[in-house]
Amino acid sequence: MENATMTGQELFDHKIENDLKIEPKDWMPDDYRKHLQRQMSQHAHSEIIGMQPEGNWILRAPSLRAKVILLAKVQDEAGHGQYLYSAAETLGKTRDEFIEELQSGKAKYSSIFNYPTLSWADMGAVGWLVDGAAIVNQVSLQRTSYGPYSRAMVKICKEESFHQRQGYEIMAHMARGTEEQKAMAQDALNRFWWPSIMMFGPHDGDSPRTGNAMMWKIKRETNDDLRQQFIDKTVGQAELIGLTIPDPDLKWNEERGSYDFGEMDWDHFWDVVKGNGPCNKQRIKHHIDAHENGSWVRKAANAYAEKNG
Ligand code: BYC
Repeated sequence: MENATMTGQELFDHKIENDLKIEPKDWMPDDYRKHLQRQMSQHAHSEIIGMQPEGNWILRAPSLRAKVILLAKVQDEAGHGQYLYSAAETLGKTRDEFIEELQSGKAKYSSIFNYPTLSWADMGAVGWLVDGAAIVNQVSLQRTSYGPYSRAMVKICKEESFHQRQGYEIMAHMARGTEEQKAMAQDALNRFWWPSIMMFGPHDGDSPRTGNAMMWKIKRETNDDLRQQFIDKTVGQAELIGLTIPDPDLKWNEERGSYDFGEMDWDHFWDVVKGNGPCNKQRIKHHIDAHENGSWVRKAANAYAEKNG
């Protein structure tokens, strides 16, 4: 039971233990605040940088219908970035500080957005696999202990399920098209499969942040548990449209009631996370250029706000 004599730490512990949300004005340990500032801002950066590989195909979408849907999806990602930056700002750091950390390379963003999108089928693979992986992670984060983060996740998940279906529809369509179209869909799956399952982060034993994140109920499930859920969900979807997941070790394990799967290339993963993936430099340069080109908009908006209170 909460009572007026509790210290900030006691009240915080009580809330965590009883699955009550921590809100911006509540006392919280410094490390909890810093952990959330890092994770939430990196999550926001991922949404914004994630617009680039898909934005690359808006002008080349194969039909008006496909274009309108892709445009709406990319706009949604911008909205997700906005909710997440706003939610992260409630922890006492400004959006300008977060952006500076992204552009200077101090803050990370999801490894998955450092791969090029080479064909229209990649729009299918990104929606199906990348948004599919993001949903598994974000459904779990709906129960995170920080109120503004949890509420942002509820809204984001609603839109994310449309994104996943948009991607799967493209893949299904291409997989039942000509031989050449089916080969493009398979090629996109081959290139995006391993990076998608690495989105969940390192194995639990190699994940330095998981201990505190689970203790504070920031994360509700571990990297490996979420990765397994995603794989179990996705294998049947690939089979249904006649595509093959590029993992010779993928096999149903009756005893575990889950799929066994092959090992990921962690040296490659860390190389990408450290900034040496195929598109890291291009992604950050594009962000800096767009930010600079938009500076007049921010100036005008600030001047307007100052003048009109
Ligand atoms: N990429 O101890 P760990 C989307 C870093 S976008 C890069 O496991 P943690 C979408 C990690 O940050 C959705 N870095 O850390 C948008 C840490 O380094 P720092 C993106 C990674 O935080 C457009 C270090 O490795 N979703 O939906 O417990 C189009 C050790 O890792 C990655 C989120 O951001 C990675 N994959 O777990 C389509 C979800 N993995 O920070 C779709 C929110 C690990 O100590 N974030 N690292 O320097 C999370 O759930 C967690 O932060 C992670 C990592 C699972 C990503």
